Amino acid sequence: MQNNFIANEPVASASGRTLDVIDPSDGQVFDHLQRSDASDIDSAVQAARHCFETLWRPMAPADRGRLLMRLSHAITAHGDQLAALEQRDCGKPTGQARADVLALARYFEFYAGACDKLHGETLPYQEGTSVLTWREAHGVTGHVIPWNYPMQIFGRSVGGALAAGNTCVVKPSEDACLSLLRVAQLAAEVGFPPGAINLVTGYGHEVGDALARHAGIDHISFTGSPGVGTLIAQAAAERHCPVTLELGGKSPQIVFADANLDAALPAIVNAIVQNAGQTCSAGSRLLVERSLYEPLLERLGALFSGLCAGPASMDLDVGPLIRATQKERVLGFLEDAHTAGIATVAQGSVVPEAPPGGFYAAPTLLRDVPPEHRLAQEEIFGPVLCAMPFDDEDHAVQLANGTRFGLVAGVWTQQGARQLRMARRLQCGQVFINNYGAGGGVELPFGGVKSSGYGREKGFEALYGFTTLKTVAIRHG
Ligand code: TXE
Repeated sequence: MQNNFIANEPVASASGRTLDVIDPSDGQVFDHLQRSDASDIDSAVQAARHCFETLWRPMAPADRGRLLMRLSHAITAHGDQLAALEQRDCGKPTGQARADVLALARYFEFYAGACDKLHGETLPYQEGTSVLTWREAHGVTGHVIPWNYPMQIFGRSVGGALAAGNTCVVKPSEDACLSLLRVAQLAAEVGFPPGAINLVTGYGHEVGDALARHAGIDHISFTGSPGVGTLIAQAAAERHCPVTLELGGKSPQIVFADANLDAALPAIVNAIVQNAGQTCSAGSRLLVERSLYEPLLERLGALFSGLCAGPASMDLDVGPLIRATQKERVLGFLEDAHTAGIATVAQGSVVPEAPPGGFYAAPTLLRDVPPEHRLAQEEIFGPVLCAMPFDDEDHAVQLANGTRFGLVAGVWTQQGARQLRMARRLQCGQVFINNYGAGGGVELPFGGVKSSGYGREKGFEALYGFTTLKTVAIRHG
């Protein structure tokens, strides 16, 4: 049985109700979580506020940085345990679970070094008046975390908020809490003061909603679906609380005829099958210059045919999807493709060892997907790649920008001028030229435009969102 973690203590929910924890590889219940409510959020916010006022705000930034670095080291030291928790809870193949631990440790390392480097400016103004700006923490920040990358999204969101001087109340996804509860314990063990990091588990419409509405929360970071992002932004707007939203995408991978296919092909596959396609920045639309379309689909089809989905512990190309409804969602999109007469180029397999109760979907490559069809417009969040041809640069830009999302884009071309033109014309928050994701570096600011959300996480840029700027003007004439 898992507990909430408030003020460095494991605490049961006030109501005493619990939720099942399900292994996506076999669909079996293997643990239980607290099903918390607004009163548990209230306790966590009080603990975070007390910590902020009495300990965290007065602490020298360099000392905060040392704590973050100690947590980074502890995460690395407990890497096997954290990877095993994440693997069981989320169905991640071993390689992915380990990569997520490395990323989590790296976030805390990066933000440890940033704590004492965030500063304001002195501004030229009138003779006899000095003007300076201070970057001040918001206070208590709220973090609603999804299930696809719990550790990575905790690292980028909570790591940045703590470095900027905030204390945190975290609502992990009801589908994936275990690794984060352990990370919060590790933080306590390495010396984080009680109340700096608090975790309250439960359903989004109960605890997540209570967090978004709580008057003691000074900033909210949300990563999840556009619909819930709207609810959070509306709740926050009621009390003018600032929000950062990361709401996923329908990101294009654009391949020109002069692309280096030996480099492009594995990256194109990885961008859609990584984490079973349950990645906000998944490269889920493949736009190919018409002269290259048939030969590229032929080579890509051969790669897709060889892909295997199966239990996380088998460490195959693709693990299970997170839960039964996510599997239904992905299979529903494939059914729609069938009904619309959209052709499948190739489909991988689900291994025979996969337990029947697990949530598996075979990697699938579809072709000639009409740009206006929901397969090309909505986030499937599964290992399904939708290919379509384009005629020229203008057409590629029109297709790439032709969804309500704008998170990431990948462009494959050798022509330098075209690389920059495309980067300028694409409506999104990150453009990758001749790569996709650039290794996911924590230094790279991340976030979207349009319905992909607003605000930036990752990198030093995130610290501006986790602080507010105060201007001080002093007359000394
Ligand atoms: O997301 P939800 P779901 C997309 C992806 C996926 C779809 C649905 O397309 O197929 O969303 O997934 C909490 N107030 N992404 O239903 O519900 C919830 O408890 C406050 C993209 O799982 O948005 C969880 O912690 N919080 C994405 C978090 O929101 C609420 C990652 C995300 O869950 C809430 C996940 C409420 N009323 C899904 N309702 C990305 N951008 O990476 C739910 N939550």
